[in-house]
Amino acid sequence: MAAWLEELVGEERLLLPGHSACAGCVPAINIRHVLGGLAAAAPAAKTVLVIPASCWTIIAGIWPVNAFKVAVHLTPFASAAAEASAIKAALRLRGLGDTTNVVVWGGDGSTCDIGFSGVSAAAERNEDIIYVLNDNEAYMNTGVQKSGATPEGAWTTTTPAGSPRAGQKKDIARIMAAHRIPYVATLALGSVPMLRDFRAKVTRAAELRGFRFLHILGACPPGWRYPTAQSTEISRLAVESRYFPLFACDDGKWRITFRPKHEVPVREFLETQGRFSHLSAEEIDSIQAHVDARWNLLAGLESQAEMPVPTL
Ligand SMILES: Cc1ncc(C[n+]2csc(CCOP(=O)(O)OP(=O)(O)O)c2C)c(N)n1
Repeated sequence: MAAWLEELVGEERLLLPGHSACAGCVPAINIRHVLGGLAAAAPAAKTVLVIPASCWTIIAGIWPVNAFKVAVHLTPFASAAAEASAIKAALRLRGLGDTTNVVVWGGDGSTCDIGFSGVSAAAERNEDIIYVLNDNEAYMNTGVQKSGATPEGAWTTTTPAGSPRAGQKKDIARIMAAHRIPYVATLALGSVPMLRDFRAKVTRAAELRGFRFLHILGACPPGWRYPTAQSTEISRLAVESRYFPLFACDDGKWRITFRPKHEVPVREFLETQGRFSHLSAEEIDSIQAHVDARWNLLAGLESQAEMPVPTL
């Protein structure tokens, strides 16, 4: 086994076993690698997690029980980014600003919809926090309602088959990059090379100061309607089909960080999940056309001159 992988196996787990995430919950693996990556990047630093209402307010546990080995601060949707900014300011006043990562772990409903104004305002102020969008593509904790990050055609309880989601998934990574923040990246865990890409992006976020935005895909067996054992395979197909491209915008420079070796039609990703099982061949072709268009747009951004962002 490669040395870097061996190190990960021995790494201290900061999400403790016995938490209450569903079987097959990909965000439970993702958060392990965010916290582990931050700890590895700066072993002396501590992390404060700020969690708006979501599956994760439940998974974190009811006080005084805590599933994490880091401090956790639970917030309403709308104020997560503002509370994280305030926590960072308070830590700075106490001389702990440089040794504490303040990390928001927000769902897509929270980040893309209900709490978006606060996220945008914190980004515009270039607050020194890491904002993680834990994207499971719907309001899952309350029973799979459509969010701004729900993909076109997907079944949810508020967009049942026959009454499909109108419009397309909000391109939140590009919206955040348009705030000209130091770092925006997309991450997903579906294979060893993707794990490497994931950890490199967490390390990069740890090195930088200012508002850093990590958009992480989190497959959800009950919400996406697939058997729990398929979580990793589905995450891999999401990236390899370019449904969820892996890229970064680092100091204004765009780069696609993972180029699939083989062409995988988006149909192969869609057909793994019950939420897409009602789609017709024409609807799948239309989704493919949108996937291709977005990939070409990202490739175009890659060849653009960089637009460095102001430093703090
Ligand atoms: C203002 C407000 N509206 C509704 C709720 C009920 N609520 C709690 S968690 C949740 C779902 C959050 O969805 P998302 O942000 O996507 O996170 P996920 O549950 O998918 O992890 C909702 C609607 C709430 N807590 N506060």
